[in-house]
Formats: sequence, structure tokens, C-alpha cells
Amino acid sequence: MQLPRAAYAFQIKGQPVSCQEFGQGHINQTLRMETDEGRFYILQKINQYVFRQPVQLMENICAITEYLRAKDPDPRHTLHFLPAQDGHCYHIDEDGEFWRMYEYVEGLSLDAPKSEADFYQSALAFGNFQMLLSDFPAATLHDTIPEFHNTVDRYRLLRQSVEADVCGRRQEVEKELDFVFAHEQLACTLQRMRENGQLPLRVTHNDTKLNNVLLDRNTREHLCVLDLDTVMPGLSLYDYGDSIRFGATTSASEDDHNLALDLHLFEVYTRGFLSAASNLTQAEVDMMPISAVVLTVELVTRFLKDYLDGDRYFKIAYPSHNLDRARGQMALASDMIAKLPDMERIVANIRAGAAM
Ligand code: ADP
Ligand code: GN1
Ligand code: MG
Repeated sequence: MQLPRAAYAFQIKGQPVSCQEFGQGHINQTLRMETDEGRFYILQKINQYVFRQPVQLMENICAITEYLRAKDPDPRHTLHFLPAQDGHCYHIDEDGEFWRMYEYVEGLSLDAPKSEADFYQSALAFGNFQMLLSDFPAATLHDTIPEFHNTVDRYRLLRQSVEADVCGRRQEVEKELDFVFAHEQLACTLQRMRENGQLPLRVTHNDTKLNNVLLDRNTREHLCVLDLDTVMPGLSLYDYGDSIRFGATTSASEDDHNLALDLHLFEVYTRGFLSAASNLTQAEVDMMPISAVVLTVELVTRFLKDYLDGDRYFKIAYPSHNLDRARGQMALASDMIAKLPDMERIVANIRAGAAM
């Protein structure tokens, strides 16, 4: 594809010669760019419908990456942003679009685990990420998406969209709406506990899909945590629950209407996360199984809202994509609810150090 003018706005080595769309992210436009010296960079256009304060967002990310780099200077372990010609870590183009450039890290970003070892590595990556940031001054971070995992607020927003029904799609989603409203209390558990101070506030990633981690192609060990746009104060269970939702499933596609929980992968990830995030409280550990359900139902509300709103938030590949995504996540949530006792047994066994 044609190079955007923003490609020339950053202090990189050599001259940009080509670029192509890269990765499977649902939010930003991500391009992999090559230079005349054969180097690669990632050039990203930030989605300003999703991120309303991109300058604040970049302040967060720069502070976090600097902090992480001070603890671990390996350039493949932390994202590195390149300054624009004017010294800022972003560039605003003539259309008001917001761009950033960072070093391309050679590695594997998987849309589904190829083996349980890969999934275990992703658990170490996210657990370790949280540990490294456990003493980061959380109060200095901006909320890049206010109330991001506040499910009480997610339900409020969904109700608004149902009421407005701007695209006349409401009658298509009656079954899905019945489902999410039937599980509202369960889905609001973590938020209530957060409000009551029963779960500690930490600096969390908040978007822990498997493809937001890079693995080394040769050793298959975790290299680098990506997609830092949503790093904010949050609950460790947002990170844990979302990873289970995305990766511990029976299908490689988030949109599969028969999506179900894979209990073996659940166990693998839980082992990895608990071994890396060794500071979790008993209350956090107890809520691990429920957190997987909460994050999944939450995403059903988000996909449904976006479908009702006319697909403004998530990138879609075809018109009913958000509806398909909502249905896939709904199937997964139902299966998780049925398997809650199994998940609880697995977590208890790991905690007790029992060989399984
Ligand atoms: P989105 O917010 O849209 O998900 P991401 O920041 O996650 O955007 O980027 C999309 C994808 O691009 C990632 O899932 C990953 O596969 C790839 N990617 C992003 N940054 C890098 C990087 N520095 N090096 C290699 N691949 C990257
Ligand atoms: C988005 O950006 P990406 O593709 O890694 C979304 C997550 C959702 C996920 C569902 C900022 O993640 O919250 O869980 O899609 N990110 C944002 O696939 O909304
Ligand atoms: Mg991503």
C-alpha cells in the first residue's frame, strides 16, 4: 500500500520505502514499514473514536516503557517509540490523525495458542508485566478509556444503545440481550468488589489477548508485551480473565458460535499466571474462575452495543461481524458458567500445590 505522509515524520534510520497492514488488532491501524536499509518499523494510527485523549495516552505509554526499560534493558523486551522530527513521541497529520512509530520486534504474535507451552509463556508474560509494574506510581497514569472494565457502566451504556436503537437492529439481538441481562448480577461482581475495596487496585494491562504478546520464534519464550494503550489502574483479574476468555478456548476464532472453554488450557494459563504474579491475594485467587465469565459477558455487552450503534468502535470485516462476535462470546460465557465448578476445583488444586 501507499506510504502515508506520516511515515516521513519520525526520526528513523534510513528512508521509508514500503508498508503493509499488519496484525489482527481490532482498534488501531497498524502498518509494518520497511526502509531502504531493510529495517522494519511499526507505524500506527491511533483510533481517536476509542482513545479520546491521545496525548495523555502517549504520556502513559512513554512513562511505562521507560520504567520497564530501566528494570530490563533488553530492547526486545519493551516497546520502543521513536521521536517525531519535532521531538514529540507522536505526529499529528494534516487531517488531525494521530500517528506513532515504534521499533518492530521480530517475534511471534499468535491469534490462538499453537501449543500449551505457548499459552503458558503468555501467562508468564502478563503475570510478569503486572509484577514489574507493581511499584509503578499508579496515580500518575491517565485513564485512557474511563470505566473500561466497569461492567456496571457497560450495562448502562448498553441500555442507552438499546433505547436509541439508531440502526433499527434491536429486534435482531433480543436473544443476546436476554442473555446479558439475565447475567447482569454475576457480570458486576468484580466491580462491586472493587468498589468495596475487596480487591486491590494495581497497574494492569487491561487488554491481554494472546496476540498482544510476542514470543521468540526460536525458543518460544515470551519476549515482549504489546498494545499498551489501556495500561491503567485496574484489577489483576481483568488481565487474567481476559486472557482466559481469548486463549483458553476450543476454537481459534473469537467469533465462532460454538466457542467453549478448554479446561486444560485454563489450567495451563492459571499455573503460569499464578507462578509469575506471585503477589495475588486470596480474594483475587478465589475470583479467578468468575473473572473469566465477567470479562466474557462484558465483551458480549460491548460487541452488542457496537452492533446496535452501527459498528463505530471495533474494526469489522463484514456487516454482521460484531453480532457474530457477540454470539461467539455468548456461547463461551454459557459454557464457562456451566464449568465454574471445574474451574474452581482446578484453581484450588493449583493453589494447594497438588499434582494434577
Ligand atoms: P490494536 O490496538 O489494534 O490491537 P496492537 O498495538 O495490538 O493494535 O497492534 C496490532 C498487532 O500488530 C499486534 O497484535 C501484533 O501482532 C503486531 N505488533 C504490534 N506492535 C508490534 C511490534 N512492535 N513488533 C512486532 N509486532 C507488533
Ligand atoms: C480489542 O485492540 P485489541 O484488538 O487488542 C479491545 C479489547 C477487546 C478485544 C476483543 C482498546 O483488543 O478490549 O477485548 O478487542 N481493545 C480496546 O477482541 O477496546
Ligand atoms: Mg492488540
